[in-house]
Amino acid sequence: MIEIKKIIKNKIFITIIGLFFVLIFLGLWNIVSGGYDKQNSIVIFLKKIIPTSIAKKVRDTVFIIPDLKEQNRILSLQVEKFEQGLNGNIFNDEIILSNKKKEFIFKEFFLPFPRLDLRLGWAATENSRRAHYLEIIEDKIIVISGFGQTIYFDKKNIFENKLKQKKIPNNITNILSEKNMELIGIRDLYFDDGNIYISLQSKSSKGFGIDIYKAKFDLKKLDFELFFKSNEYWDEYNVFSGGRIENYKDNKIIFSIGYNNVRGAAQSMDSLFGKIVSVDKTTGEHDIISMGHRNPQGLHYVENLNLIINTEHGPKGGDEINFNYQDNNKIPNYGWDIASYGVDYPTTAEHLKIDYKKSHNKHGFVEPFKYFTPSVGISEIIYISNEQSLDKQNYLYVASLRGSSIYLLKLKDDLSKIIQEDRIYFSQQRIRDLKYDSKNQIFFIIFENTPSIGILKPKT
Ligand SMILES: [Ca+2]
Repeated sequence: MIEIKKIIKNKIFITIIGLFFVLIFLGLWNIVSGGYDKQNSIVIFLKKIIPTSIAKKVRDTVFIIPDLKEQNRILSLQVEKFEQGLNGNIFNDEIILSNKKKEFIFKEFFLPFPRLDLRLGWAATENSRRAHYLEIIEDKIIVISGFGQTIYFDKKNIFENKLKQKKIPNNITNILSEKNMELIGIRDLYFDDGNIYISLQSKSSKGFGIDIYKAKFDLKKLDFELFFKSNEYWDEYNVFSGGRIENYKDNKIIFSIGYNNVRGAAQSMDSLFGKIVSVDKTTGEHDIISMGHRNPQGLHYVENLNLIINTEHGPKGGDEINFNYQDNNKIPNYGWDIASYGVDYPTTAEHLKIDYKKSHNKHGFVEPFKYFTPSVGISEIIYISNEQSLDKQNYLYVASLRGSSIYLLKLKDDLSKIIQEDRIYFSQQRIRDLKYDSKNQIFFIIFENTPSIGILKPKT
């Protein structure tokens, strides 16, 4: 009897150990392949205890077959994308559910641009030209690649199986060579009053800079010329440039500029770094609207409320959504680089760790409306009022890179707080850009891993 009990006990023990290993193994594959949900707390825990070098080694040995299959899947998709040229073929068509079981029609079409490759690492300047942006202009959609190529298609083609993209020639390469500048990347595309605006990050003998160029909207050719020069430079490539352009009141647009890794700049009124500025569309003159921003890559203006909403990437944690009601003439300060709900992570050996103040209020800064820890890699944001939404509620749609998701934040009627948080998760995707076509109640999305154009339509 004792013997049998012992055997059973052993069997249970072995099964538990076995299960444990399978779990670790599966978790490990998800981690080493990079295909894990970066917001999942178990995965985050496993990732913390497994060093990156070991994860890579395991990927290249134990998981060589699954890894080759994954690489193969990515390559096949790249070949398919390449062969279809400018067709903009559909390759995904399904109904997807949010975490709260809200239904969405979802389609994905090829975008004929290079994919962002995370395996190149964050310091890779190649990836800086792989962020692409789109804009809705009446019955057309226009897209600009990180290299500055421009294409368009008819909006109605999203109901077909191909977008039929067409090239629009432009003079971006000429401008750069004339001015002896190297293109680092495009940071936004915006249409207003017959004109196309782009924010362009470049490198010249003075260093790295970001400026706005403007062209008369013409499908035959876009002739860009310098519209707004920030006239400030930084020494080394980094990913903190900001660069969003949005509509504003009084014949002006607004433009977000990142702190560009220049310590103290966001808190100085002598610098445009870490600011949101307004720029007059006729004169090009600018005013600082708000300060203390880190890397604002999402910007939205709600006209009837005179409200500017911006998102910004935090350090490690502390991605923010900020509200600016502009009810007085003060320049609100959002706290960077003094206050943040994220923590500093040293980027170089000489980098001394900074302790950020958590509370914004206590130090005279505006608290974020909402912050995300761990970071979701927050990108574009869109406010949908109760007059526009199907269920007559107010929403913020928030796109994310790292989080592979669009977050749906349902707001109280007076927008004072979030009453429900929901999430649409797109596995293995990074969302760079998001636009809303209020006429058709459709979101246009730029995913950067293929890359592709996504169409998302709420069903209820
Ligand atoms: Ca802040």
